[in-house]
Amino acid sequence: MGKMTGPALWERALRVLPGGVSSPVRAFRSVGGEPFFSERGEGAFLYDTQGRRYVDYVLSWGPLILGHAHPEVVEAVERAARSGLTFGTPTPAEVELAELIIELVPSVEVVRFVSSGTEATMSAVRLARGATGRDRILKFDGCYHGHADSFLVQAGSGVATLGLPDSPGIPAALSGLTSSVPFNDLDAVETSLRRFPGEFAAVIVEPVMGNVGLIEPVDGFLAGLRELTRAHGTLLIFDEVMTGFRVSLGGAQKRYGVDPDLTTLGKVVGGGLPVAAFGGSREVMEQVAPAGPVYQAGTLSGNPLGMAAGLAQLRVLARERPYESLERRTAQLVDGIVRAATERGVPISAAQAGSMWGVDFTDGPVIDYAAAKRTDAVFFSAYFRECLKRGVFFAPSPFEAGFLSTAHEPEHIERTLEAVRESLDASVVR
Ligand code: HOZ
Repeated sequence: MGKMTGPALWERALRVLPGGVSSPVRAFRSVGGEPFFSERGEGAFLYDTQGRRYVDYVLSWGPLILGHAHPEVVEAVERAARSGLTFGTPTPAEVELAELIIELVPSVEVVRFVSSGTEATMSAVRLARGATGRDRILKFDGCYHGHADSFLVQAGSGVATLGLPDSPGIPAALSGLTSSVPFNDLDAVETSLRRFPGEFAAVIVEPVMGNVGLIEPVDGFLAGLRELTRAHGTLLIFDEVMTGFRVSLGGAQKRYGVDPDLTTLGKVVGGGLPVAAFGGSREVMEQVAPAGPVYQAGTLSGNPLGMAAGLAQLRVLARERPYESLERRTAQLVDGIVRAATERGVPISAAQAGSMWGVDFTDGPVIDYAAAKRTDAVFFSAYFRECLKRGVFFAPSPFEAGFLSTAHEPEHIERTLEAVRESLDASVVR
């Protein structure tokens, strides 16, 4: 059989996968056209099955902070694979990775490994419910915590992209236990907590919103959450699946100096393999089975290949501490995009936290989901397609964050900005 090219593969994919994909955000639904099929990645670049090359700012939606196929990560996985793919027993690597996470993430004393961010947030909420004996949770409009039933209420990411306020298949009895309020609005949090006194098990938040573009917490918001949750006997969960080891080596909790009770991790922690985790104080984590009664399990949890990839990636990060240079380069990109748009009279609002960033084609400030929804999605689609034509792969939705890796050199960014300027020119309707 000859080599399968993009269009032929897409037809086959549409026949056998819902919408042609294994996860909705990949389908290019809101930007139009067909997604490309990736063949390989190297450093800052992704190569498709048609031989085209893209500077990649999606980076598998966040994990690849060292770029594609970093030699130390690949070698660690190869070495681990030669010793066996999964054992279903404890392994030394999971102890080592847990120790490293605990050393780096300020509030984490004990860790449980799982295989996806959704599993991490779902399990953290179960733990919070078990530990407090309460049922309600509070989240924020536009925050995305994976696709577990309790979270698909006013969610971001693919749910926002496809314009689905929530999802069929979730019993009202369960979604009714989730309240959602605007991000950066402490009054709304307090009002909700007061409305059902003693009923909220947890407040769960992305400390930096990364699923509606990017929105930073305003000064005092995270500290205010910490105070309010303490006062109400409610656990504070930071969903650091995106921000963990990304916005600083110790995540958002280190960057903003606020310690949650529970933390969820994913993406960077797994080095590109399906690894996630939740962790927190010893007291709370010892409620998890078999130390305590809150059940949580997984055949492939702590998988040796995943542990090897995560360890290798975190060790490079801990050794090289590339965060200042990542932040500087990200600023070069974001400032360049803002300048280019402003020069052309295109309304734009941008935000950055470390090497995570986002732009909204709307006048700022964007401090919550309601403001992010004002982004010009039609303009974004045209701009996205023009950038893609010029070999620049941004996330195919205005409701996603962008990422940078250590493999993105200043000259890649310069070339990207050239493509951005041309793409803006091509997208502006005169
Ligand atoms: N978790 C990411 C949301 N921004 C994208 C991954 C996905 O949903 O496929």
